[in-house]
Amino acid sequence: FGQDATLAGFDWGSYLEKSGLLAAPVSCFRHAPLCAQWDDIYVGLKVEVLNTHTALYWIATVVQLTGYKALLRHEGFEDDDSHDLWCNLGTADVHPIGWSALNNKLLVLPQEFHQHIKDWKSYLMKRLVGAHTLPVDFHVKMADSLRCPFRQGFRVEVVDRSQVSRTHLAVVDTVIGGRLRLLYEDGGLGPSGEVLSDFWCHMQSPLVHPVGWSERVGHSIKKTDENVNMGSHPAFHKVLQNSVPDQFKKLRTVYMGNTFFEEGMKLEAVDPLNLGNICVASVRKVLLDGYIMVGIDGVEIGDGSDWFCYHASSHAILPVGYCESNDVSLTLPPGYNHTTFTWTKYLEETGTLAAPRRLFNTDDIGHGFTPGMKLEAVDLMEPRLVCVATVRRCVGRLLLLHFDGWGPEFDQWVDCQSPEIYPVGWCEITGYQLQPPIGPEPPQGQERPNTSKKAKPF
Ligand code: MLZ
Repeated sequence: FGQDATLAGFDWGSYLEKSGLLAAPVSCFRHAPLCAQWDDIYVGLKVEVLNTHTALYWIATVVQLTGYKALLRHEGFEDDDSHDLWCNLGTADVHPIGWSALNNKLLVLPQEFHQHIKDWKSYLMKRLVGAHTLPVDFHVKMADSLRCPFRQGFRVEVVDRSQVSRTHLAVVDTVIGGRLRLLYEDGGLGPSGEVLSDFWCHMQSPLVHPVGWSERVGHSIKKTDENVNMGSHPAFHKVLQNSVPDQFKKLRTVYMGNTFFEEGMKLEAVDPLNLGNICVASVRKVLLDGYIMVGIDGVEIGDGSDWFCYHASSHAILPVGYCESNDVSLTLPPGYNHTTFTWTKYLEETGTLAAPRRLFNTDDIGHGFTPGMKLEAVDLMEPRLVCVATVRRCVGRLLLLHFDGWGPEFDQWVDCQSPEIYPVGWCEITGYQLQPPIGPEPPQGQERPNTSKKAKPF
C-alpha cells in the first residue's frame, strides 16, 4: 500500500513514534492551509485512498493524526496495525467515501483479503453505514488556501538584514507556500550570477511591507544603490510591480491618542538578534500607525542602527515585570545581575517610566500549543530554513521553540500566531525543503545560558 516514505526525505511518522511526542494540531496554526476546516478531520474518519502500487482505490480509516499526516488502516485489517501507512492528507490521493462511485473509479478489495472476507460488499456496507468521512470540498479548500497574492517581480519593503533599523526595497523572486524569497534591489550578483543578498519571510511576516510604508510611518529606508545592476537576474526581467497594502495582513489598529508609548519608556522586548532572549529595553522613537522603534538597554551601539521596529500589537514587546511574573529569565543590561536587579530600582536610577501595561497585546488567546509538541518552524536567524522543532515553553501567547538536534542557544521566542510556524507535513504539501534534526538530541531539561552574545543578524 501507499507512498514511498523516502520520497519525502525526513520521515515525521517514525520520528514521532520513536520520540513518543505529539505534533501540534493543524487547528493551532491560523495562517496554515485548512486550519479552519480541521475541526472536521479526526481519528475514526473513513476515506477512499489510492494504492499507488495497484492504482486502485480502497477504504481506510484514520487511526492517528499528526499535523497534516494521517496514519491510515485499510478496511479489512481490523486490529492488525502491521500495514498501517502514513499519508499526508494535503497531498495524498484521498477522498470522501462515495467519491470513487461518483468518479467512475473502482473500489477494489485488496488481494490479501480475498481469503477471509467472502462477501465483501455486505462487509463494506456494514462498516460504512454511518461512517464519518472527509468534507466533499476538502481539496478545493486546500487549493484555495494555497493561493498567494504575490509572484515574481513584485516589489516590497523589507527589513535590511545588514542594518535592522531600516528597510530596503526588494523584489519577490520565488514564492513557496506563501513564503517569499526576496532579493534586495541592490543586493548584488556574484561572478556566476548568484544572488549575494536575499531574505526569506512569509507574506504575512511583520518584517515585510507594501511599497511606500517606510515613508508613511516614518521608518528609515536604505536608498537603493543605482550602481548595482541586478538586471541579469530573472526576477528583475519582469515588469516590476509595486505591492499594495491589500496584499498584506491587516494589523490590529491601535489608537495612539495622547497616552501612547513615549520615547524613553521602558519595557521588556525579545532581542531581534537573539530571539531566545527577552531583554530590558527602551522605546527609542514613536512612528506613525502604532509602530515604535525599540533599543536593547546597555548594548546599543549609539547611532540608532540597531533599533528595531515593533508594532504596538506585537507579541515581542512586553510590559515591565512580565518575565518575573511568568518565571522567564530576563536578560539584563551588562553590569546588572539577577540577585540585585529590580525594575523599581532600575526605573528610579535611570529616571524613566515603565510603558503602561494596557498598551501591550498580552491577551491570552488559548492557542492550544503545549510543551513537547512538534512542528515545522522557520529559524528566524536564517529564515530560509524551515526546521524540525519542538515547543519548549508556552508563556501567554509566546512559544519558546527548540530546534531538534541544535543547542539551546538556537531556541527562539515566537508568537503563537506567527506565520513562520507550520504544522507537521506543511513542507511536504508546499514543496518547501524541511531541515531534519542534526545529530543526537541533547538531554532534555537544560536551561538556556543567559548570555548577551549577539548572533549574526539573520
Ligand atoms: N550556519 C548555521 C546554521 C544554523 C541553522 C540552525 N537551525 C536551527 C550554523 O551552523 O551555525
